[in-house]
Amino acid sequence: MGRFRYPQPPAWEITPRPVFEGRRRLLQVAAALGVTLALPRRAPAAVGEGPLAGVPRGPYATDEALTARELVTGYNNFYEFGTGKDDPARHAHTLRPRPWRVRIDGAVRDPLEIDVDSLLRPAGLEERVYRLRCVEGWSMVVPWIGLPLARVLRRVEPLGSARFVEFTTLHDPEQMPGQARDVLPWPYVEALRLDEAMHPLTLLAVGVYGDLLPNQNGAPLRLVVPWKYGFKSIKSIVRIRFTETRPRTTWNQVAPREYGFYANVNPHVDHPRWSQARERRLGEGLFAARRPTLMFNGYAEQVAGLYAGMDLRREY
Ligand SMILES: Nc1nc2c(c(=O)[nH]1)N[C@H]1C(S)=C(S)[C@@H](COP(=O)(O)O)O[C@H]1N2
Ligand SMILES: [Mo]
Repeated sequence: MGRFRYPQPPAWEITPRPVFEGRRRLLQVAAALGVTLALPRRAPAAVGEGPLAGVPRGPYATDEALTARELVTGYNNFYEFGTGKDDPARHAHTLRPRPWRVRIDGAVRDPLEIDVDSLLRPAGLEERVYRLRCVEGWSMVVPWIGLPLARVLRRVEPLGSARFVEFTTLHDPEQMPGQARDVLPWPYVEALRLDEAMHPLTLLAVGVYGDLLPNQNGAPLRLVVPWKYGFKSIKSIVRIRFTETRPRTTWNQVAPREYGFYANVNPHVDHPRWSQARERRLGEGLFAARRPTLMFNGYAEQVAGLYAGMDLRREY
């Protein structure tokens, strides 16, 4: 695991960013999470100047240059706020990410309904710098902040019969105006096999670039599964449910030939309408050479074993 090469700090990282309305709220939430701003910074620590900037850096970080914050928070897929890449940043202010309750239930001994900040407080947040590869053929490098999903899942004591974990986004057309249009069946649902959900790479993210997640990135709580296409990384989660049978998932249900349940990043299995062999790294310019896409998005060493014996051309 190499050291980071951070890109040249942009101007807004050096001069304090404009104080915005939610700033005080951010600090309150950071306090609720037990993040102390005065903490002596353990190096290396999360990038940025926000309330989560001091959290320690976790494992599995790529040493590729980070994608600029303005792209990570300004070029998004979040159909609950529209289908354009700039729609989420322009429209997601109607989402109210706190207070926010999350239900964790299904095939578990000890179901839980809990406030998002209480869920996170005892956990110990860390920064994870991961590649994110969208099925559409673009990618980013993102400094997420969160905790391994496994730590939360173990709290509810899954039953031996549990084989999958399903995640559901908030369904509230008032807060998410895109849900008034039937571009997708709402609410957005995703799922993982239990071993994928428990894998140490799988992250429940609450922040990015040293700040709490902006609404457009899936505040207050979203999944990050870095070896799978981005659509598996579901945003603004209100429910986590253990199941014995494979749940229906949104994109798989809409177009099963195009979006498999597994959705593992795989340069050898093309989307029916385009090649997946290469990708455009956002920020490198429209005319930069497209990068070769890596098997499991570069995380094969960690996750290939989960799929031993499977025909990845059939189970895509
Ligand atoms: N609820 C919900 N989650 C979602 C989406 C969405 O439309 N709705 N889009 C997905 C897709 S296609 C991608 S590529 C990632 C994008 O995450 P980002 O905008 O934080 O980069 O979110 C995923 N999670
Ligand atoms: Mo995506």
